[in-house]
Amino acid sequence: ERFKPLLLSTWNHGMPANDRAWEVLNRTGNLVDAVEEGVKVTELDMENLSVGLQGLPDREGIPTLDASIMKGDGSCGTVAFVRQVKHPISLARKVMDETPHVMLAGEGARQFAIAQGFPMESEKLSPKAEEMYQEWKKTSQYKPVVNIENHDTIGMIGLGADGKLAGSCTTSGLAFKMHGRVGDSPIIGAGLFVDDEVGAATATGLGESIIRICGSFLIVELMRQGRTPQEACEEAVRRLIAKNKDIKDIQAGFLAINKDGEYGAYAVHPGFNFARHHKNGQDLVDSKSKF
Ligand code: SD4
Repeated sequence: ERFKPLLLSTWNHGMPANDRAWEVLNRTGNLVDAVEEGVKVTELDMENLSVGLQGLPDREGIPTLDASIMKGDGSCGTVAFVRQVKHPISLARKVMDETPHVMLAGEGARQFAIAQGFPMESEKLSPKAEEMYQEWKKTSQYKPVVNIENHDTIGMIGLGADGKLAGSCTTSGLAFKMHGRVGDSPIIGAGLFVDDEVGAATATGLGESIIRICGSFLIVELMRQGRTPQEACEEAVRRLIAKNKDIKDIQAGFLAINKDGEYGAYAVHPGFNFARHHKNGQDLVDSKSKF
């Protein structure tokens, strides 16, 4: 099965994000705008507890955000551990387009946002996030749990009609993480990697497990050596399982597209799904998994 153009996004919330991205792509033909605008929908979704400022906070009760955007020509921009910004993906885009750098973090990223005219938002938690934070504080135990709300970062990868690729990834990271913790999503090659010569990949799940194997870069390099997107995702999961202890508690999932419009997905555990949008419309697909 091959599709061009093609958009893939992680999890159910990928559906409205893809709808928006598809509309932007059709109207403008600009794939980078499409993947930015698409995930902005998720950044504003009040129901989502792991993307945007309404996501679950760190253990100090502060929401801190990570995001990345990349084009297949090697251009990329990312922000990590940024506060008070409603659209970290747009800030990552500014890092890509307006600075000589790839990554800005923390207070420097926030200062850059102010300089670029981004409004500073309140850090008051949403009622749902506040309730869950208060509940968590009773025991203050951090243990990743497979497929609960703290595993639904949005990663989006797309292939345009012209054969060019782009991707985006944005998250509030793991719920109740240590202050300053950065996941895979803003690390180029971990949460996202795009190369017009080969294809694109993105990741969701426990960031530490994904960083450890350079997951998205690994998948693109495996495709470069001739694996299909599906085979590449499966090999990345095999590698991730080999390099992480307590795998029963770790969920991670990968999506990949190659430049011919073939695609694949694979996860450690059942429950990972993704939204797929192409000329015949959009659907939600359950990923296969190792266990
Ligand atoms: C992280 N990968 O910060 C993110 C969290 C995630 O789906 O993907 N949730 O580790």
